[in-house]
Amino acid sequence: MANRLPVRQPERSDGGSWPPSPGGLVSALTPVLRERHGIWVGWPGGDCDPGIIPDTVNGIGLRSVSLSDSECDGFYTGFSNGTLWPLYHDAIRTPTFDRDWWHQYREVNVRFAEIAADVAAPGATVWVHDYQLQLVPGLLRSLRPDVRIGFFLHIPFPPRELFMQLPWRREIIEGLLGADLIGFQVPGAAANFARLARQLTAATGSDSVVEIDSRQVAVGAFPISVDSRGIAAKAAQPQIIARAAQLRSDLGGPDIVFLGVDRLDYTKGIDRRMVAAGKLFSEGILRAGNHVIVQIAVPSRELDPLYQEERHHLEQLVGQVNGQFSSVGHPAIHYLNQSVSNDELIALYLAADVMLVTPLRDGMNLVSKEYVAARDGAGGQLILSEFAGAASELKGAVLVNPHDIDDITEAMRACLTRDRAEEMRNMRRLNRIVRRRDVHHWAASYLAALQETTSV
Ligand code: ADQ
Repeated sequence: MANRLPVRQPERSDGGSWPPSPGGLVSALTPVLRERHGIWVGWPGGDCDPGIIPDTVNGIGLRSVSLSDSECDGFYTGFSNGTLWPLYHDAIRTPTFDRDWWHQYREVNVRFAEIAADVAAPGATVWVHDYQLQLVPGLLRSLRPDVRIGFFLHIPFPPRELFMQLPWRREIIEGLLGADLIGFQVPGAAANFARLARQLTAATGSDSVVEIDSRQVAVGAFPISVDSRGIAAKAAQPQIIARAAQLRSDLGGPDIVFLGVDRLDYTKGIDRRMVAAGKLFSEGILRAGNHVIVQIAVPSRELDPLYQEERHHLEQLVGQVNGQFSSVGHPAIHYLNQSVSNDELIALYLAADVMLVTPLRDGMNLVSKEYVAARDGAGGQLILSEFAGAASELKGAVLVNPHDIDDITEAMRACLTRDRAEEMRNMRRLNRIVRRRDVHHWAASYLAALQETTSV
């Protein structure tokens, strides 16, 4: 169960096939679900007619959950993205607490739980994903005590000091405690949760097994990853290699290409990167023509005023840097506010000498792992925020504090003179990490741990 179904509406609704949504989660879970005759429960998205969704796609069952316009506002745009998202990301923006949004969040979670109770076979395993559905484990357990319930949170889980702001803090913890296994991206998030559970409810136990109502709830870290082999295979295709070379030549054949790829979100720290780049251009350390910044910012949550504000802020920053430091035919920053295809994304990773990943807070950050997976034997440098979950695994990345612009500029400057042999060694080491722990390993290890839980 996830907020969204794993398919996109086809271009033509008159019988065209339904393509899978891009991304590692869908490619990791599709084979698992197919093998187990599983069903994916989710919302098809605002502009999709739920009446035309097929029962099965790629061998997995689909069950869609409809949301009215008002539920979409209250549950999705409101409570999920206006309350939980900022609160769970260090309150980088002030979360809004609105009782009507909360009621709609609860109602939609009830609907998801009822549908799961309806479709799950006796003794089935139900895996619930992410912050939009935190009440589902508790609701489902009361409807179907026979099923095994797993929950995985893709975003950070905040420390007590922040979580306690939430007026419905106890209800959220109780909802999660309905699961047999609660998975987080990093151990710190798991520990935050276990402590809050002991504080806000009658739960006892340790940071890895919480006991409540004579049940045991396992809690742990399961860092998500990418389809490393699939990405490496694509990056080795001649047409992708040719496209990467073409991209470098279209950029004017610079010495160094810096790349950023993110959803346009205020948590991703894109603005810090632009400010850092501006500083280096102004000091003459970077020069348009020799050095290029490429920033892809995929449009996201576009109706939300905070996201509109962030977009304007970025456009202004990029305009300022380009206005001052570009020369004719050689912009300092190439900024694309658009989604790019998977092939183009991998070609961009191949074309980039330095990847800039500077979120202010991120559950994991798959872009950093995708870059590493695409650079099999190709060298390259990864500048990574210490506040991304990926930082604890990717030993060999250049870690920066994204709140400290000088730290980012220092890391970028160091990339200009790094020893090539050391860079190759380093990237090989990173590549091994991402290959060993790919998204298939993630799904298999989570499901194995869920199978070992004892409460069913
Ligand atoms: P996101 O916040 O969306 O995910 P991330 O992990 O980086 O962040 O995943 C983004 C995905 O979108 C990547 O697979 C990337 O390739 C793709 N993407 C980004 N920009 C794109 C563009 N311009 N065009 C096409 N594709 C683009 C949430 C959490 C993360 C966590 C993931 C998975 O916020 O912390 O890592 O879930 O659990």
